[in-house]
Amino acid sequence: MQTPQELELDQDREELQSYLLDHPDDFVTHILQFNEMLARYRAASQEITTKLEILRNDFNTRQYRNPIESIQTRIKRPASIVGKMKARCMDITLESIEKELNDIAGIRVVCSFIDDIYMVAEKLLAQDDLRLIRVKDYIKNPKPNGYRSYHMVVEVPVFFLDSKQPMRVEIQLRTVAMDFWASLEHEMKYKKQIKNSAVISEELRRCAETIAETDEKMLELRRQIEAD
Ligand code: 0O2
Repeated sequence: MQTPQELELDQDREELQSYLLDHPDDFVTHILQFNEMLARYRAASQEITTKLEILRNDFNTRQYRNPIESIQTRIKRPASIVGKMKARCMDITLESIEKELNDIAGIRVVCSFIDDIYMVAEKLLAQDDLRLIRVKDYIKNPKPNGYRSYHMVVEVPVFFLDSKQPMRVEIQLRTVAMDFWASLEHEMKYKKQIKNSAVISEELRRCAETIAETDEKMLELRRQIEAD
């Protein structure tokens, strides 16, 4: 039986093979520019990660508590970029990819408590070189499947050799428990045939409720401990 990672790689391969068959010259001609584009998003991701690390260290030094458990970055896989553009019936050109996709650079910030998520988001947005493009609050408005996270798309200026460019980065903030849930749910999406998928989805939805109650309770307990 294939692992979820192997299934994901198979899907990538199929996606790229079908694209290459349709656009052989196009892809080869643009591969260098495509790599340059990904390198620019990697730089943008570094800028935001540095800001988050500085906030984490400052908070840790002054409050003796760590609001950020982990920071992970990822650059969207080429096959995933192509897949998303195709799903939206968009032309696959560098211009349209950059215009259409907000999540070529993605940062996931895993926080200890729910209020840490809002605090980190607020402190980041208070920095005057960042521009907020969009917020999706799936904590206050969870998705029907139970998914919870706070998503922001921000624009950060990045200084390259001969230009300064505003680059968009998607930041997902969630608690440890929300992250645990989302990882398992994401794994299910990549499996094509799952027995009892409706039952599992319903169980996952219920787990998401339990996790949300636990996150709330943990925050309440921390506040009681801090008040004493
Ligand atoms: P991957 O593999 O994580 O890159 P947008 O293009 O931003 O306007 P989109 O992509 O629908 O529209 O934005 P949204 O709702 O902010 O979701 C973006 C990302 O959030 C997804 O990326 C997932 O990482 C995560 N996400 C959203 N909904 C769910 C969900 O129901 N379950 C899980 N596990 N993750 C979710 P991608 O592009 O889907 O994939």
